[in-house]
Amino acid sequence: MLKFYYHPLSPLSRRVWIALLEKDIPLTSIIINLQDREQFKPDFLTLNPFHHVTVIVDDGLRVLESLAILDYLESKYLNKPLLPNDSSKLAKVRMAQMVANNELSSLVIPLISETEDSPQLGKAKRKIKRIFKFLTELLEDNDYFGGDKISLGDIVAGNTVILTDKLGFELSQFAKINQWCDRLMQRPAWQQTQPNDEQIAVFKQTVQKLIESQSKAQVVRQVKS
Ligand SMILES: N[C@@H](CCC(=O)N[C@@H](CS)C(=O)NCC(=O)O)C(=O)O
Repeated sequence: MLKFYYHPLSPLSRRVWIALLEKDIPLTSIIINLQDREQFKPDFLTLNPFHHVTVIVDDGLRVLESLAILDYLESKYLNKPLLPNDSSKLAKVRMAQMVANNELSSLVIPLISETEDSPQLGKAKRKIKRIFKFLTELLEDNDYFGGDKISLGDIVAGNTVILTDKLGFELSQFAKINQWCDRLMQRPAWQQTQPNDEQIAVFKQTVQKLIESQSKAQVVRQVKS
């Protein structure tokens, strides 16, 4: 059975976790406790020399890097596809996925670490608004980025967008994105994986501690959502 090494508070683990559940892939899950620095234990370092979750091991194949894992799962497990065949739908799904990964994810850090009056927070919020406007246009009047079916674009973008909402970004200004998040949250895979308020508080404390002990640039790399 597929082995899933993860931490439930890691946003990058959650995107893989959601895909595994959406595709109904049987798995054995193994929590790597990041607070206890289990990612530095020799056994885990043989799986991921860069000491990050997520890792999967499937049929003897080790895969790391969340986006590589998502692509692997999609091409291996053909039931419940999470990528459309149509080229324009595929382009939209990939744009949602990549914009969330490359533009939005690092903005989680200032949402946690900056005070209300800090210029960095203002800058981050302006960029988030630009991204949400782009995602609104990309969604058009569809239920999901690829049309009427959930896709990897919805999983990667939705997981990060919902996190920004939980971290205090006022999502209600973006009605279509808000409705799309509500639609995602009606799905069992999302209800099972999204953190509650208590877990969000723990996540924020963990990120704050990391920020205190490391430079912000390193934290952005490690706690991308
Ligand atoms: N690019 C990697 C990054 C993974 C990553 O940074 N994971 C974080 C949790 S969100 C982690 O394991 N941090 C602990 C560490 O690096 O020591 C991916 O997409 O899987």
